[in-house]
Amino acid sequence: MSDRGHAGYRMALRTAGSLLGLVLALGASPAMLAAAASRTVTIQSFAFTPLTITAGDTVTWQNRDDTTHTATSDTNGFDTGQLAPGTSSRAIPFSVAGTFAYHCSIHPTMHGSIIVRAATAAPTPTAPPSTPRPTPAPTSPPTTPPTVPPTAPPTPSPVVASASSPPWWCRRSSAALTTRG
Ligand SMILES: [Cu+2]
Repeated sequence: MSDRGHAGYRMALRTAGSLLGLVLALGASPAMLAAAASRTVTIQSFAFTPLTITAGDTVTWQNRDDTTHTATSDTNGFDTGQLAPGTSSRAIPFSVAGTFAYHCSIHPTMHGSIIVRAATAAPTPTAPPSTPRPTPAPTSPPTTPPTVPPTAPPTPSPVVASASSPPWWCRRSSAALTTRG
């Protein structure tokens, strides 16, 4: 029972490790990111999905409607030809940056465009900025909370001997005196 638990833990560790490796591999290869990609425009409900690509990428049109469509350049740059329902076009390369408008030659109301962004060069290491670090603004001195004057300890009220009743010894002696007298 405990063996199984260990195996599961080990497997989880291995999965985490391979995932980490994959992430590292993706992050460590900018060449892979710069490689040409195959992109897809979906034709559905008599509409083309908008698409922005990078110069060098290829575009494939996929017709998901129940009727035939085309993706025909407004400026005769490209034409997929007729795409029967459920079929895809050949991959059409876009090597120049710009916006390429197109339409469906069967349904003139259908319009789309492919936005091609210039391929970005591999990032070159830039020199650290020469501007000096901003000096921190002087901070105002901390305001000290007002000190509360110490409260005087309560003065014990003086014990006032009651003047009306004489002390016990006085009472006693006076009583003795009266009885004896
Ligand atoms: Cu169409």
